[in-house]
Amino acid sequence: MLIAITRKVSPNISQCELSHLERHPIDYENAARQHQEYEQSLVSLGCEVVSLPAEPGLPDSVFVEDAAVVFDELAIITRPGADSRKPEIDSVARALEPYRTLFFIHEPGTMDGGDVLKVGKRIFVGITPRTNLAGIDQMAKILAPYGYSVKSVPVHGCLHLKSAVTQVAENTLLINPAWVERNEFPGMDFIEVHPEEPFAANALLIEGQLIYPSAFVKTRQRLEAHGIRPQTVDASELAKAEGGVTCCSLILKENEPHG
Ligand code: CIR
Repeated sequence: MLIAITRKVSPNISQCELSHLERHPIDYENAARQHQEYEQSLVSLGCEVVSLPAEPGLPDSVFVEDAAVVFDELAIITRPGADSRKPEIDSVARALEPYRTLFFIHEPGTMDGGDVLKVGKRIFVGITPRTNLAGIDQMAKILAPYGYSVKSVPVHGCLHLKSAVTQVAENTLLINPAWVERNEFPGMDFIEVHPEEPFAANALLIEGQLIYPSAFVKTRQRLEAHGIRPQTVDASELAKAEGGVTCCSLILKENEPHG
């Protein structure tokens, strides 16, 4: 059984952090409706959705991916790079505690889960304004006993590593080569986003099935040409907050009851 932890959209989503987008009005009702459809997609792919209540005082808290990184053996609670987002970890840690032993990123380390790309036992972590080398080093030490490799990856021009590259099939990455270099990922195959769709690299792979934003029609054609048929969702409202489809959930296998 897979569990997807999500959190309802904050009514103050309009006060979100923005790094690479201009601020446009965000329609809360529309964002909340689209988010609910996203949760339904997760259910249709076989996830049990644990939907946390909205945190009105934390505008970006719908983006639960940034507060933790979950592995089969443990979970790492991050220390988000934006100060406004640091308090988001408390409730995410509480939600994960029944399922995993928790480890924490400590000061001076910072990390957003959006910077962490997991490909089997290979973990790629973007170096960005949100994630620093101290955070990556702490993650590497936590994971070393479990056989994971952790590699830092330079990212330019976008918010997170997973804005630039995500996994879309067993050995295939969907990539925007303007934001991250292919040669950081040796041995992988690549599909490039359509040049008119720079934000199209963020796809959510769940046990071989893909959730993908409906907006990126041209890149979707490229996926389909490779035999990948995603389930599409309208994620346009939260895209104005610089969020994609990976950001809104933490996906974990339900292990034997813990502790
Ligand atoms: C932020 O700037 O932190 C939010 N407005 C967007 C976070 C998106 N998260 C993600 O891509 N993992």
